[in-house]
Amino acid sequence: MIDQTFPQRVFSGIKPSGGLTLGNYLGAIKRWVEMQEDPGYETVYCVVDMHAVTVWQDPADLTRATREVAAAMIASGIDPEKSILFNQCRVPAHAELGWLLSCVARVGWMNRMTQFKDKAGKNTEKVSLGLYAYPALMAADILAYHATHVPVGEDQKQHVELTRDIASKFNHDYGVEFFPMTEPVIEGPAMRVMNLRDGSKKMSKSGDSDMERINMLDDADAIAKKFKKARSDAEELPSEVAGLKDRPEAKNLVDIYAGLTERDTADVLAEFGGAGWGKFKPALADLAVEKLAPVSDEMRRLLDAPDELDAIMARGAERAAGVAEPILARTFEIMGFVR
Ligand code: AQP
Repeated sequence: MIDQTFPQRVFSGIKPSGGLTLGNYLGAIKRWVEMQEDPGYETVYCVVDMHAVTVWQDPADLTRATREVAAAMIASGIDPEKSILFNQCRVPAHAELGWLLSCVARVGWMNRMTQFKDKAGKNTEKVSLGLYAYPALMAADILAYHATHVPVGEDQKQHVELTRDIASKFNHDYGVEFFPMTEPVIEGPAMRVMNLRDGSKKMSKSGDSDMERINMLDDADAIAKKFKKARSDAEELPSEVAGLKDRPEAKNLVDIYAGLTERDTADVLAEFGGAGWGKFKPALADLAVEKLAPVSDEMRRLLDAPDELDAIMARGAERAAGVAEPILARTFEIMGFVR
């Protein structure tokens, strides 16, 4: 039995767990803007504040970071008229569906989530229960909108696959075709931007040192300094992509250049092959400043008007609830709840 037809709907979110990085920009936000402009999709973008508190957040920092993420989205081209833009805690359907889906998800599935292992490290007994369970909330974020596509960086692929497993088990257990099989959209040369000091780790908002990441609000001097000090290697740039094999730091810097210029890595190497880091790093820094400065200027302007940002998120939340509440209500009904 087909229980629902699915329009092409995009959902994605960012945690306000610190200042946004170039990884969030290239791996997520840039793609979101492209999908917003595609008339084939309805786009829903969320500041996933309830995910942020899976690790300790100082309340004032959470407030500031929530507005910063919204400002970054708008400054990068997310138009709150074209897309639904809101913060998660304003739409209770996320938490309610999150609970229902955590009763569908299996503990064994959660045990396989690599991000939990990375974040908890050896400390699995002391981290919050929320950090362990959050992939079920993420599944609810996506499925509350019957989202068909989720543009994410490569680090989130496993969570979208888990969402499909949860949707499939729900549909099977209740004998319905209610939740869609959501597709991750992971494209472009910079789908996994790496830490500037260690090419084996991804660039994160909450990494230990500020020198390992480019923040979207960094000024030109900070960007130049961070790329200058970024780890590279003793060799010059190769002319072909194969020459980046086993050179993670070199590959990362070239991929960032490609992501910022929307070219592919081979094309960048055709231009810079044979050049040394003394030439490439300043060119990369200049490019990053050129691309990020207009976005960060607009972010600062928006952050000076927090009431306006809050009003935009509140309006977006009303529209979001209009989509999510009927889907949640039908989920309760399918499961046999008396409401
Ligand atoms: N380094 C990255 N490269 C490419 N994409 C990335 N994303 C994050 N880092 C990179 C993408 O940004 C979106 C939002 O991610 P998030 O901030 O909600 O969660 P995260 O992936 O856990 O990000 P961080 O920066 O690592 O946060 P902290 O340090 O607080 O845990 C996602 O689409 C993600 O793929």
